[in-house]
Amino acid sequence: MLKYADLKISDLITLSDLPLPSTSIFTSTQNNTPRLRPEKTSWILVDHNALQGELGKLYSNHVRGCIDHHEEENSVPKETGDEPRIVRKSGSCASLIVEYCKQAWDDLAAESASSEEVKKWDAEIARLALAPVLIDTTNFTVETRTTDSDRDAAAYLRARISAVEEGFNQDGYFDEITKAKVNIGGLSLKDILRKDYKQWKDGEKVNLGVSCVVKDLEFMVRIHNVPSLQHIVSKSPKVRKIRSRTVLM
Ligand SMILES: [Mn+2]
Repeated sequence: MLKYADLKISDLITLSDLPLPSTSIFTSTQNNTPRLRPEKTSWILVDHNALQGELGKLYSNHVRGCIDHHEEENSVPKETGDEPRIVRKSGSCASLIVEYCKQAWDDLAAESASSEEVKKWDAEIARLALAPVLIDTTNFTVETRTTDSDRDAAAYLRARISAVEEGFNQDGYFDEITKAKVNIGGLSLKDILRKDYKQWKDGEKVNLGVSCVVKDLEFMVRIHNVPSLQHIVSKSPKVRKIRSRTVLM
């Protein structure tokens, strides 16, 4: 997917790039405070609406807005001023982002309507944004998961893609990204478990963790040549402190 927008994996910022106290090389040795000082940050949550875990402890008072399609957790302040505060059901969170950005995007595009190069960039971003909409709605085949926001967003994005690419084939694109999604052979087992991992607190003490994996247990054990999945899960540092863990396949 990234290749369509001329992006590399290294262009992405992930949690492991953030200077948190637990990653000791980033911690100031004097007082164990995070180098990324909370008061210097402001956060817009996307695809979740409560900052969890270590990030939550440090930065939840600095959340300034959110765009999300999960249940409302009443964690983001109700008043967010100029920042978005959108929590609404939709198949894909990306659809809500497209909806929110549409006007600004149209205005920007109008300013450079004659530039072929800008049209090409717009189409690249549209392709990138369309991928999660297709994945989350299984290419619009799962009715119960699809809303008007998803259909509208996809139509809008398709128009941007078609502006430079005649005969854009959505089904073909869906097949391609689905293949990429299940192609996890090159990842270590630890990364597979981290890839779609969510952890949260139930009450004060109980930490729950869920890894979602796109392959079955047999694949995981065979490819990675380990005695059992249990063996690896218990060693994975990220999930060590949890009371209950689940792996969905
Ligand atoms: Mn989501």
